[in-house]
Amino acid sequence: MAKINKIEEHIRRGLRKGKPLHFTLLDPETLNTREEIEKCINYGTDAFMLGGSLRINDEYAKNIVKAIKSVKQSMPVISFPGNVNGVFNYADAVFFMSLLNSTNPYWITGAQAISAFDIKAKKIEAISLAYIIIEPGETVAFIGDAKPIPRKKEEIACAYALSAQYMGFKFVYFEAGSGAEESVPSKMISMAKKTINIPLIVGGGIRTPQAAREKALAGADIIVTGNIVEDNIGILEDIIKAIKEI
Ligand code: 1GP
Repeated sequence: MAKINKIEEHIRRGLRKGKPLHFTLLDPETLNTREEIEKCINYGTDAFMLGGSLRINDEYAKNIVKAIKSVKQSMPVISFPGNVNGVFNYADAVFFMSLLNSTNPYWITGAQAISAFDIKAKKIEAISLAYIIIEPGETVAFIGDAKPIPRKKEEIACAYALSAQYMGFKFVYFEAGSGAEESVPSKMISMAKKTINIPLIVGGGIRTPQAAREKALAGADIIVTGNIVEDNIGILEDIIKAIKEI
């Protein structure tokens, strides 16, 4: 049987070292090459997340996990489900997420209830995560019927993050949306960081080392990049370096 909280503990151990972590989001709609995966690992990414809002290609997902594990067996792979079909039983864990600022209960507790028994039966480690969409929110805001938090309303983001902590979530994720023109504002990150004492994950639209460094300095515990693997993998090394250097 899978060790309880194995991946969560692994992440926490990483965070205790005092530096922010970098996670790479891969979309199983794209079949990433072994070479791309190898680069991410060599550059120092700390874990892979696997998921997307629209299409899921199970075959691709399986091959991606196989490629990751063949490069580094101990590298965590965590499902990042966009819906009930996004829990991969060959990943190490699943972010069991609730889209807190959705206007549709399906995305807050409905999809979770539908997949809960399945996750238990497959003995997948579930790591609870409060998912909060910040403007512009992109595809995930549209699909998830979200009411994205306005970029200048830091207090609203903080209120959601604190309520997530009080509800017992293990992690909070501020998401600007994959491919967003503007990433989560640093001021929002620093205010949230002062408000909560659970780890804060930030992602969406981070595509330069400067932006990554800014988010890390503001207090993001984990920085997620996705598209950059396909768009400009050369810069990923500098992005990870910028995060680890603070
Ligand atoms: C999406 O935050 C991630 O969940 C990644 O976004 O693809 O814009 O890096 P990008």
